[in-house]
Amino acid sequence: MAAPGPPTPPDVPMPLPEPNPLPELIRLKRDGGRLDEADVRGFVRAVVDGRAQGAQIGAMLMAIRLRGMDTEETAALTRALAESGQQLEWPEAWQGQIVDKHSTGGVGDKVSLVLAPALAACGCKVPMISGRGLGHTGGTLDKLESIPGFTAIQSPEQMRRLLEQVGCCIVGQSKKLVPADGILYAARDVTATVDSLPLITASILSKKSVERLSALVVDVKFGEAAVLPSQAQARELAAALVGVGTGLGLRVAAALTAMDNPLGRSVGHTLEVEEALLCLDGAGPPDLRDLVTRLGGALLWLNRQVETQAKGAAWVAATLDDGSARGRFEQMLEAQGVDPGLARALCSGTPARRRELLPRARQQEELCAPADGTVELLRALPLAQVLRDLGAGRNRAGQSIRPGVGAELLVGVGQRLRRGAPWVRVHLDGPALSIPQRRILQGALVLSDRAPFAAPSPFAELVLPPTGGPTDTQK
Ligand code: IUR
Repeated sequence: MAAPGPPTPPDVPMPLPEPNPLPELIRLKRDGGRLDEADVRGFVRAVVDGRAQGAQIGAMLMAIRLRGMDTEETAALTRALAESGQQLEWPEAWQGQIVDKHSTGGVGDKVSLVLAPALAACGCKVPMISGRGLGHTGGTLDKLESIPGFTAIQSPEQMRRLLEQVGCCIVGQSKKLVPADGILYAARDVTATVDSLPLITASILSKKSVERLSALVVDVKFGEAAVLPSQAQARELAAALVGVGTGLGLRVAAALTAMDNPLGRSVGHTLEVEEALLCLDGAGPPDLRDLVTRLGGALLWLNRQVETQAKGAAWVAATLDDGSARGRFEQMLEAQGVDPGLARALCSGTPARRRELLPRARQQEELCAPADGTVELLRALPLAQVLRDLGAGRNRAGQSIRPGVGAELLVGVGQRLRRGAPWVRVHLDGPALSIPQRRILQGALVLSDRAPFAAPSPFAELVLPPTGGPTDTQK
């Protein structure tokens, strides 16, 4: 006789599939309504578990871009993104040491490559979750991945080991780490919704809240080549980052920095790695060193490790000059998959040797000044747009990039230039520059009759939490 089966349930109707709440939620935001915590969580859950179609994600992003979000909605979105993956856990003993900086993205911005190891050399732990290129700006991870062997995807356990051994790591978001941000970040890039203050705020702060930091500085860029061109908009974003971040229990400040000219003299992945190494040698372009030391100084001060920002900046500068930051960078490369011999050769080699070790573009072309003049501006935006089309950036998500493609600026802002003198060297893989590309590039060089001048620092102002930071008077 067959064994008796489970008792037959009384006549209970089959549970209905969970209704898709997305059209309702999209309509609510489209019409200017507020999403509550449950709405936001419902949206993010649908994004992560695949129930949300691409069109729905795009529609919600556009509704948020057009209607905005208040502080509470932005905080709810930040929490929901952060909780879409694993939280990082650190030993008790590290309390007060875990810091990070993040940037909204700029042309030639290689600050993270230098600052993460410099902060590690100052005794901090830096679990940096960074991004890939968005729009025309290059991503920190893409730059590091131009070094053969470098592995950006690291599990939370591997990150902990990296912090124990080296003091810093630079990793990407992944299926385990803030997966929802990864999906939304890629969707924003192709739906013209990158420049939304609540979406930027939640994207950045979600990654940083997972890191369980004791202090964070966000570099908010403004200018022609920044996600937000006007300083007023950048200030609004800075206020949102500081306000929402403080509400979530993060000690966060935002630096407003100019992004009209590229940062440093090199744009493009391997060229930027080479320039970061120069900065780690204690040399390199002054604007890059200035920004690295000032952001680092602000962070060490915010984290109460020094009494003033100037002392913090001097400490960071000392780690560049004594080679200790470069030593940490070498250790980080090795611990993240780069062959130890290559990591050593890159960090101790001459600039010429470094160039031999990294992927290079096939040819170089120089452009010359069309007239005598003083360099007023080297416009980062047209330069980055041409380089992206030459393969140094992406026109769509997931596209591969050519690491050696880029440009070296042969002059600096404020310098005098003679007609016919070369001002930029373009590194390219494909055919020679076309006439339109040459015309666009020549439009990046803005000359005047002014006397030569010292280039101003890109660092404009620091937006602090409402309580003002460690001590209001000692900035
Ligand atoms: N960096 C991020 O992590 N998210 C963003 O939205 C931007 C920069 I813009």
